[in-house]
Amino acid sequence: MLRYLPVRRIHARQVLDSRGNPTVEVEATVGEGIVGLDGYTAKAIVPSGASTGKFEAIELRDGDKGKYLGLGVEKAVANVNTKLAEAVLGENALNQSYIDHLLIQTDGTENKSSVGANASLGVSMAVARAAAMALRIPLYQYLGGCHTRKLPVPMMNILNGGKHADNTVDLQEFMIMPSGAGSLEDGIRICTEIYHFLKIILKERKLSTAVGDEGGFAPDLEDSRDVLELIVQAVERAGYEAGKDIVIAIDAAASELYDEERGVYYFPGESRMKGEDIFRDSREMISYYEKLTEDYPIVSIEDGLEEDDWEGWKLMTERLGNRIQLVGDDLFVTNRKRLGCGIRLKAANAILVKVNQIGTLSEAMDAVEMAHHAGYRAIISHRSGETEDSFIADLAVATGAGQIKTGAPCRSDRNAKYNQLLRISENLGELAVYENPFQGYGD
Ligand code: 2PG
Ligand code: MG
Repeated sequence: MLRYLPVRRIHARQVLDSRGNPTVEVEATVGEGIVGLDGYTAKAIVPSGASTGKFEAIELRDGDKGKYLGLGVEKAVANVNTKLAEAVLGENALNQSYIDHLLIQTDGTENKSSVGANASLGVSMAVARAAAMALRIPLYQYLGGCHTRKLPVPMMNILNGGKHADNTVDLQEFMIMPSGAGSLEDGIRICTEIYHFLKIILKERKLSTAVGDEGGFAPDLEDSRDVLELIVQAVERAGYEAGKDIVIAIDAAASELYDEERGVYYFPGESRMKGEDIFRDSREMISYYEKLTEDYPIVSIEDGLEEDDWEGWKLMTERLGNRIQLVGDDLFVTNRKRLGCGIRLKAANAILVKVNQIGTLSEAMDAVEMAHHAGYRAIISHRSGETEDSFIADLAVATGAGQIKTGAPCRSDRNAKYNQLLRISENLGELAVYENPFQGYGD
């Protein structure tokens, strides 16, 4: 039996992400002749956020304004090629926890500010993928084990706002979820059809069909109700029923709306469209969501309040948590300490998991495990800055999270994930499990 698979080579380079910003790609070679294996080389590319939480692990950027407007990652690349490579060379690639432990130890800080979370994550993912290759098993199975067969329900962000677009929509993401579909294939098809009908409706109304960072449309609309009306219409035009075949999820990304000085949330787009300043305090935000969830089939709200407002989160969870999923993204930043705090306080009931928020695969998987033990849900997520790397599709299946957030069915950086899920689904065949995470909603 293969027990020892040494890491033989680690090499990083700077490549570009979907926004045209530099990011880290790592190549890992593993394997040795003695077990009949030649070297196996796999690569992984690190994603990058725009609405980043302030408690996220540090993404190391060069800051040299003369190159890529300061966004180069040559320092992170150098850290991989020197310190991190040194730490893991010769170590056992089959022991992912230990590899990640070495990466964490080499960095030595709480938030990966020494080598950069973009450096450590690239190594962590590339080693895992190379190990799976060497074992000749799919990545999802390597990460999840022999019983892995649960496919995630997609959250497709078909209308972009906030920091991901230059329109007047203040809440960052409006997503549709094919909760009533019988299979992943049908789910992806249904959402894609709705996406196309949304485009037809926007054209009819002479609204912009340009897309935001995650591939969703980004027209100027008056407020969230306007967006939700449009989405419900698109669902119906495509021949489906909102609330039955399709449910809606929102990512408010409220930390981005928060005005720290005044202690309120400011809605710049809505203010512009209505010609008056629109502010909402924490309690008003909760009532605002309460009303929206009464009027529309919304099942999930992410970052409804900002990342420091634990009291507000507690209250929001008391008020809405038994009816809908409340997801902590900037609140938890895939960090077990912050998640533990949320669990103790009964703040939120789900965690968004983004591998680069924490900087190693093991820590991200630990966060999922912790959430599940506490009865919280976990959603595996992309970043707004993505690449052709579809790692998170495999991770979503491996963790059995049951939900994945990876943008609109548009642009190859997003579709890379959906396409990989389709491959995994085909690979699992009739053993695949595809379940509605919101069973009974609206009954
Ligand atoms: C989010 C993400 C992904 P970003 O807020 O959930 O959709 O955006 O990567 O910009 O943080
Ligand atoms: Mg978010």
